[in-house]
Amino acid sequence: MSAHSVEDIKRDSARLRGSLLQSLADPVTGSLREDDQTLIKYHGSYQQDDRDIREERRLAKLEPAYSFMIRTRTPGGVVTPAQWLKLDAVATGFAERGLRITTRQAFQFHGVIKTELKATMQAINAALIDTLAACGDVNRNVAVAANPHLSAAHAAVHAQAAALSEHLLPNTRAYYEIWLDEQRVAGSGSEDEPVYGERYLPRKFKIGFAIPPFNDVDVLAQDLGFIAILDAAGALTGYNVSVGGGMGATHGDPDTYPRLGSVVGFIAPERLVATATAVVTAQRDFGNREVRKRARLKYTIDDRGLDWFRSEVERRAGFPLLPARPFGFAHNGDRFGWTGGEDGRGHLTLRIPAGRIVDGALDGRGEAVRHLSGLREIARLLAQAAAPDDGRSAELRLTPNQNLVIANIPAALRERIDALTAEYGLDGWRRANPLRRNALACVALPTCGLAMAEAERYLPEFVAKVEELLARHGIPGAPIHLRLSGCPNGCSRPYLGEIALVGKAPGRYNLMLGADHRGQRLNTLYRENVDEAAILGALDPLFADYAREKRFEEGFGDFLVRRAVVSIPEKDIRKSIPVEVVA
Ligand code: SRM
Ligand code: SF4
Repeated sequence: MSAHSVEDIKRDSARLRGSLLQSLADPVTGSLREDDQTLIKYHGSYQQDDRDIREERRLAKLEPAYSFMIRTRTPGGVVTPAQWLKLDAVATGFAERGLRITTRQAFQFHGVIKTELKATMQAINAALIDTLAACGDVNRNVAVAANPHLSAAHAAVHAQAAALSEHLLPNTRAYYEIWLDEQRVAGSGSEDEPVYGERYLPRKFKIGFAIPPFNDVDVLAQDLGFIAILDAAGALTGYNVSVGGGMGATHGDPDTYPRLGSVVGFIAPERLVATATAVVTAQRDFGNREVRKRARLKYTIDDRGLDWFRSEVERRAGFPLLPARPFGFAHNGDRFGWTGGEDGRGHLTLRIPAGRIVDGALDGRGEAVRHLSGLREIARLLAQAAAPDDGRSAELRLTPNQNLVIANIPAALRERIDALTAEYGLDGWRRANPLRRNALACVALPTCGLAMAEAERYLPEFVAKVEELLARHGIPGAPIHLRLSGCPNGCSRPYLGEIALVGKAPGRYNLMLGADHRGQRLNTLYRENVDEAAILGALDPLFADYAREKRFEEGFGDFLVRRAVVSIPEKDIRKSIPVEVVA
């Protein structure tokens, strides 16, 4: 990191401009100036290098193989078929490794070289999708429950989430000047940042919306979570508000830890923006700007107290938070296959392993699948379909579990879509057991500069080994939630996995056990810094015991807690208020 602190870089950046234009124009290197590497994050991009060939390049006295990751801002992960086709063209024209669905319902493009960065940004914007504030110390992509089967309520929640995402965008025109050639005109429009101020937030900030009983967004892992409360007729009455969730930690540093959000009250839908603004500005003013590792909202709350924080939010918002309403979550995974909406439309959820949409990847049977081509064909079909009378056109929806929903499909198109998914190997969800369907892995190597171990690339091999073990104990269909992260930052939300591997070093992980499958209980460390053999060796007797002793429909995490194999501190559990639901 630069000697110049991140706080100074933000303040001195002329509203996120820095010297990005000069850095981009420099033909001598594939990298940006150091401060600009920080600033480009706010524009939705990270400078990276290919870590697989870092050493080889060093020995050859070459600079690292620099390239850029670009992340979209796609609130709730919704795109039209026409937008999908444009993003597909960006992936094939400018990036490596296809389209990547992230755990926050965004797309990532990896491997874009500096000289093509601007053209890539322009191509993404030509699809009417931007990348502004997808990274950096600002509000990130707003995550929203993906499954649209509750059409009316879901649409209402999604619309509010998208509006909130717009409200929390920085006002700077830097993005439009640098990437889209907008002319800078003195006095044209205000670049004041009433929400962010000149130094933006102390750290990244994340918002998610859940619609119980589904918790696919892991709403309690968000800095700010909104839990939709529906009435008996299924209409939206408001939201429970949760604050202070977060996953990131640093190995060996007890001052850092994953934390579940605390539910602090209920608000009516029309108070959403005021509440969110109050939470964000309280964090802006009280978050730790000295120590970045302690700068997330969860630490602000733990340092100053939840009651203090609630009062501060109420003071800023100008109204009290009402008592939280009853809610309960059934699970935090996706529901695969077709579901029917209230309006007669169908929604098909497909499994995309680790969110990576490419041609040539191997499926569970070792056969090459063509997911990129298949989804191109499906998007073409949907783009050509006649617009429906009710305006509910087909959409592609990214899920926070890195999967994809082909949504709002009229009955007449279902058969054709089924045929295409089968032809291109997109129907893997039909054959995959629940372990494979639900498994998540972060990107990790070779692009992530923070990875300590493999995750995405290791997932298929590791899942196969765990499947083998489960089969040996006669429970191949056990619905266990498995999550892999290449380091403790927790991008696959590993601390909410019933089984999780958190990278420590090449080939070595911390084995975490004991979360529920609802996103309401964190897991805990079971074995530290172990290799694959030790991990499988530790799981073997636990699976044997689980196969013998589990109660009807008891999850693996719940079983381990009941049998006291792991003990989870009360602070890492959030009970439903009161447990209401759920099937
Ligand atoms: Fe993340 C940093 C990838 C979701 C916690 N994350 C990174 C970086 C940018 C590495 C870096 O800083 O150099 C990774 C880029 C890898 C690459 O090559 O693409 C990266 N994070 C991802 C994605 C792509 C993982 C995925 O496999 O899908 C997800 C993109 C989400 C998006 O679309 O915006 C992603 N990251 C998350 C989540 C999950 C979530 O938000 O629901 C978390 C845990 C929740 C949280 O924030 O607490 C998460 N990422 C982090 C952290 C730890 C933050 C902390 O509080 O300590 C870092 C490191 C940092 O910020 O310093 C990080
Ligand atoms: Fe990289 Fe760590 Fe995030 Fe994985 S968890 S993508 S290794 S920062």
